Amino acid sequence: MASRLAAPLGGIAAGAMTLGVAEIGAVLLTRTQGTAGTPSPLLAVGGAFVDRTPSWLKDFAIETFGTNDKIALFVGMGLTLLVACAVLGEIASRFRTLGLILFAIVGAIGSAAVLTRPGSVALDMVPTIVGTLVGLMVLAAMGRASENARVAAYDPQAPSRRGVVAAGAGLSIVGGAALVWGRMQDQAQQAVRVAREAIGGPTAANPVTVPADADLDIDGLASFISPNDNFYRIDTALSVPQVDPATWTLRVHGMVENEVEISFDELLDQEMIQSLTTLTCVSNTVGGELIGNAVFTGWPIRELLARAGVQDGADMVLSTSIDGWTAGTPLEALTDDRNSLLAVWMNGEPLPAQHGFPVRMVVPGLYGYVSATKWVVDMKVTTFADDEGYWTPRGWTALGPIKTASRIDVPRSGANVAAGTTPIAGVAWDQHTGIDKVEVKVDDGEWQEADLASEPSIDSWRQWTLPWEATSGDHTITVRATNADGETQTSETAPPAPSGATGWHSVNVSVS
Ligand SMILES: Nc1nc2c(c(=O)[nH]1)N[C@H]1C(S)=C(S)[C@@H](COP(=O)(O)O)O[C@H]1N2
Ligand SMILES: [Mo]
Repeated sequence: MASRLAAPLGGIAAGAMTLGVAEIGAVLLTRTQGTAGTPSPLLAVGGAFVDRTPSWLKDFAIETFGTNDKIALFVGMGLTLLVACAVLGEIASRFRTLGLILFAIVGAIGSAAVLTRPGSVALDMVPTIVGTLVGLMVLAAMGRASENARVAAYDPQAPSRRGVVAAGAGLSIVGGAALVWGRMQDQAQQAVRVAREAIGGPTAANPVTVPADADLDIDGLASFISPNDNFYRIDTALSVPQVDPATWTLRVHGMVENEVEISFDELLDQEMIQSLTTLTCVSNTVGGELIGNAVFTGWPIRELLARAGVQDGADMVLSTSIDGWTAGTPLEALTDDRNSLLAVWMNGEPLPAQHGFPVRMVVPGLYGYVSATKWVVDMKVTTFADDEGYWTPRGWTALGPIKTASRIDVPRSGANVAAGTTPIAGVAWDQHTGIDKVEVKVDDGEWQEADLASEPSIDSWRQWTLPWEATSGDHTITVRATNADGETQTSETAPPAPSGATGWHSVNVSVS
């Protein structure tokens, strides 16, 4: 009995491991890359099949299974796969190479199906390819083991038949469990996708419109508004939390008169406002790109805190995200007149999952690590003496005001520039203070004042440009900004840790 089971079970184990590995890979890929494609081979083959179903079969399926037609499809696919894998296992036990080749072909068909799905790119095939390689290894190993088991009667070192069957069953179960886990994760992603679409666009009491003259529209210069899909992303989450707004709540407790807990629907019932805010990461190096500008829409945090009633003596709010990450924000920044938000929308659409859907904090003027909690679910009103945020015991300062900074985007460092008039351009920022002056120096020349684009909000960065008469040779261009308080950014260089990098950004270019 065991000997007859071993071969088909080897094929089933190989198939289960292939799909299990592929589904886990697909979840990781979707969460880290946010791809639009369908990296799951099961979904891709199912989708490709549905797209090619002749109408008579479609009609038959709907007549017979009604709204369960999708379940019927997956059950049908499951049974087909089970039989196909068992047959491949049988073939592999007799003709090893042929079995492996056929298995690889099935894997290749799965990969091809992935590639043909809408929005898919080559990278989406990786989980299926890796899964197929794992499956081939399992198939080969199971084949070898059952072959060895045949001589077990004469060789005490060889595995027993029962052992081989147990290994096959074990691998099938592990692969199957991984497959189910992956599908469940995908359901969570799907729920978030549907919920995001249902929310629709924002309405705000003070709609922010970005004036055209805020964006100089120079080739190579960062656009004034950073599009959501290439907005920098920094967090400690290995996989992006998928938070269903239907179950989301935010609790305010600690040094408050009355604890408050609000649901997502209650949050949406509040009067929303908009803020044009540039988020910056403390880890941004001089000239770096861990910075992005967006119009956020949400409810002012000061109103939520007023509802709870903050007790005397509190000076910090410790916010916690659904995955346990924390930020310690000075109470002042959340209660003064700046627009610190519980943001729901980013650039007119619900927050992307990786930027904190359904709700995140956005606080103008502070680095993200002390303020910009994504997937926020809890706020504890407390003191800096009693509590600390995630990064503070890890060597970063408890307070994280953003430092005045400026960056040259055009020309790029190392660029070859044609001699003649050419723009130097970039961005400068000092959130919640504003930028009043940007100066540029070529080599050891005089500081020249750049032209500033308009500044629709002191909470956002500001673009600048300077026409340059480029002469042939190698040149170094340096920039420095002065904020609205008249303070010029320091030339002293400091690394990001513990409180943010300083120093003037310069680029080297050659002109010919
Ligand atoms: N839940 C959670 N929120 C977080 C973080 C995190 O690790 N986890 N990182 C913070 C840091 S360090 C920064 S710079 C900003 C970045 O926000 P973004 O990824 O939307 O650009 O998010 C902040 N919010
Ligand atoms: Mo950050």
